Amino acid sequence: MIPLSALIFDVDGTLAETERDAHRVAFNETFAEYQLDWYWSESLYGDLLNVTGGKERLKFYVEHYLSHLPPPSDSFITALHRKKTERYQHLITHAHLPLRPGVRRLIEEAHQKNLSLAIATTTSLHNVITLLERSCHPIPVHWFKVIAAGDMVRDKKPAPDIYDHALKELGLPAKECLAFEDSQNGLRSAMGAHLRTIITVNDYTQDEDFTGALVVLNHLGEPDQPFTVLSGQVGQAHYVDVSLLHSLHTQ
Ligand code: XBP
Ligand code: MG
Repeated sequence: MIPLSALIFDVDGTLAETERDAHRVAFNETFAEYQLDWYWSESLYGDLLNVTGGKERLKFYVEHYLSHLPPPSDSFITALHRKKTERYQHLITHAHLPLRPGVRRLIEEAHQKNLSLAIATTTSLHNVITLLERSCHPIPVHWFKVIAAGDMVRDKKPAPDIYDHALKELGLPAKECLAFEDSQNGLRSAMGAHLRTIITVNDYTQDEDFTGALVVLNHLGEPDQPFTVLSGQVGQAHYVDVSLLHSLHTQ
């Protein structure tokens, strides 16, 4: 029997709802600081989320929504994104974004049961570490054996590179791991690395196509806050714990 050895988590939208009230706000604050009359509404941001990576998203926005402007230079995009990252750091340091339901409980149980924990995300390492320190506290960052983030790989999600990188660093084959994602781009990335994947949707991703996921839930659930199953088989379970992960792993 193939053991379940590690859990690999996406960050934005999976560990915490960071997109609408943190990343999006940080982009808008940056535009205002640069005196650009750009504004990303909640709805526009939902469309822009199809492009993963902040720098890539900025570039796409200028090229596709402001096509009357000359294409932005890489140095301008880099400068804007650096400022956005500063703003984001400030926001998540002071606003304390909660973890999504069940995330803390599952991480603690997995650690206690000697499963390795890892991160595979599009955002930067610094952003992940700040979020883990602020929102996961008192879970220490070092519980995550591997943090695969941002520009550590050439191609961002939906390419499989970041999951391939996480697996390489873990020293494990995909079949011994499970991935946790919230978006179709994330699922495509994980599946491209041959990982079986559990999806917890959010407002931005609930209508996406998650064909190929092991199970699609509204969140991981808590004993007193059951999840809703959107697709897949979970037996009698009403929240995700390590025992359910073992049974999903052997499906
Ligand atoms: C989500 C993303 C990120 C963030 C912005 O990544 O697409 O681009 O929106 O982060 P994931 P940066 O769900 O894989 O964590 O601006 O730092 O790139
Ligand atoms: Mg995500």
